[in-house]
Amino acid sequence: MTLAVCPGSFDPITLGHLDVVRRATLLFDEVVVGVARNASKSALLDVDSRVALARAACAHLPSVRVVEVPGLLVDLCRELGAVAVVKGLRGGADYDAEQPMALMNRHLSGVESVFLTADPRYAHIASSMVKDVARHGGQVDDLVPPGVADAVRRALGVVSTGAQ
Ligand code: COD
Repeated sequence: MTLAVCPGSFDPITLGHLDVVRRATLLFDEVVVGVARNASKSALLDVDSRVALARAACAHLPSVRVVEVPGLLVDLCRELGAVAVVKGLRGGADYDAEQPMALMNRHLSGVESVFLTADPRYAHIASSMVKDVARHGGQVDDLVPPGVADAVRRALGVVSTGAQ
């Protein structure tokens, strides 16, 4: 049995994240989506909401479960016996952000990171942009799994304008 962890802030989970998780299920027997805190970002949604939205989004993927990452990612990987961390790369900026994390995680625990190139259909989607577009009344429903856009709007205190 091979198990991989797909970690992220998932604030909120997007169709881009979900595509990476789905593709990870084709490579590993079990995939654990780890909802973590990124110390350099302040989250809109609390961790319980992020976990709940990720669970609902992944409900159709039987080999996937969603957990909170309470501390270091490598500690969760050790506890679960993960053989890899799986992440998505939209471009060079993602690589620049991910490479030091991959090196640190391997330094700390030996765990390898596997990078999946973002699908071009989703490579323009970022959680930060989803929040920014929603904050200004733009339509984000087709960028995120069902239910997520409403949760984001509720957290932002905005109402949907139906604008495209
Ligand atoms: N298509 C494909 N991939 C995407 C897309 C998209 N549209 N959008 C995002 N991704 C990828 C990102 O590149 C990233 O690989 C992953 O999805 C998650 O993205 P985010 O933005 O939700 O999450 P991040 O980058 O904030 O996650 C950082 C972590 C929370 C994983 C990191 O801070 C962490 O591991 N924290 C736990 C504490 C820890 O161990 N710290 C030490 C780290 S060395």
